[in-house]
Amino acid sequence: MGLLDRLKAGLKRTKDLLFTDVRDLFKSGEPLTEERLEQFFARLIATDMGVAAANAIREELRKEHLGRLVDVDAIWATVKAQLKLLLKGGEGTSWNQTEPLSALNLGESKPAVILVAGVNGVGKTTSIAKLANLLKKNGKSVVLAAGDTFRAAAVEQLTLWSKRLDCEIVTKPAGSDPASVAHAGCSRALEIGADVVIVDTAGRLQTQANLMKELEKIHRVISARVPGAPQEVLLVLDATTGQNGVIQAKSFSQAVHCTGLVLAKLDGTAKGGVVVAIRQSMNLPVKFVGVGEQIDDLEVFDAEQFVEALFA
Ligand SMILES: Nc1nc2c(ncn2[C@@H]2O[C@H](COP(=O)(O)OP(=O)(O)O)[C@@H](O)[C@H]2O)c(=O)[nH]1
Ligand SMILES: [Mg+2]
Repeated sequence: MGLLDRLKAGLKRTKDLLFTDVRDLFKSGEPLTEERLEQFFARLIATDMGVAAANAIREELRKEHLGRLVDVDAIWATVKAQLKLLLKGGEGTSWNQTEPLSALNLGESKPAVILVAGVNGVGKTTSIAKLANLLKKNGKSVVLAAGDTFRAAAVEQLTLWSKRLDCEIVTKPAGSDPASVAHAGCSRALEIGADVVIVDTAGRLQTQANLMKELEKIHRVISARVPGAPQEVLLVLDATTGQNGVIQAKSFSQAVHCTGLVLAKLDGTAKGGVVVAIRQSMNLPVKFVGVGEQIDDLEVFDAEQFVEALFA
């Protein structure tokens, strides 16, 4: 499957929500009524894009199409243009799709360190495996640091991925200080001249002050070991939680400086509009989206392509 096809497949549930019986909603040959606009607005809201964004789209539809005979293509053109507008703006929102690594800041000197954080179960470890795969495919050597020392199973999970990906992993027994694992991962990368270290962490709620402190400590230890690192602090959000992700993103950003988001499980939800909500409410770019459980199911996020896939 090509890039657009995978994204299209991943967005299936969001597409279903938006477009089911849409012919009945926007009947050609009839004038577009306020009632129909209201119904479409409700669908936009259901994708979790947020009231402000849904409002902006409805306003534009009102301005251009209300009372006129329905021209479905023209209506979609309006929605698409608005969505693209809503998704753009802010820095670093458009990457070169043919160079997926352009979405990552890998710094000037080796190794670059990517710290990955997020709530429990959102898809951190899986996203790390996908990222490592992407890096390897683009010629970068990777060391994984199994910083989720909270559960033995978490270390096993990452170890399994490291074997499949044939990349180095640094682990410590369950219960070890995650900062020391991050430290060891950086040391190993320096020793063997690896390009990138990806540090996994245990899940934590933004309300767990002690765990947020722990994350700060991991960050600090990495900086001390590798000057300028971590170059990326990626916060993983679970798209199925919709707007809740926005709250998580805001709280995490207060504890550690996040550089970007990975929105996992986009394939499992009709709440794909959350991408818009995130763009609207904070200046933190969505860098990657997860569209499945397999190693290749990670896409560099691109606003233009996202909207095209939604309507394709
Ligand atoms: N459908 C789907 N499932 C995903 C995706 N990313 C992760 N998962 C699944 O979500 C579950 C939790 O993932 P995991 O990486 O262990 O989460 P963590 O606790 O944050 O490390 C696993 O069953 C993954 O296979 C995705 O993009 N799509
Ligand atoms: Mg994990």
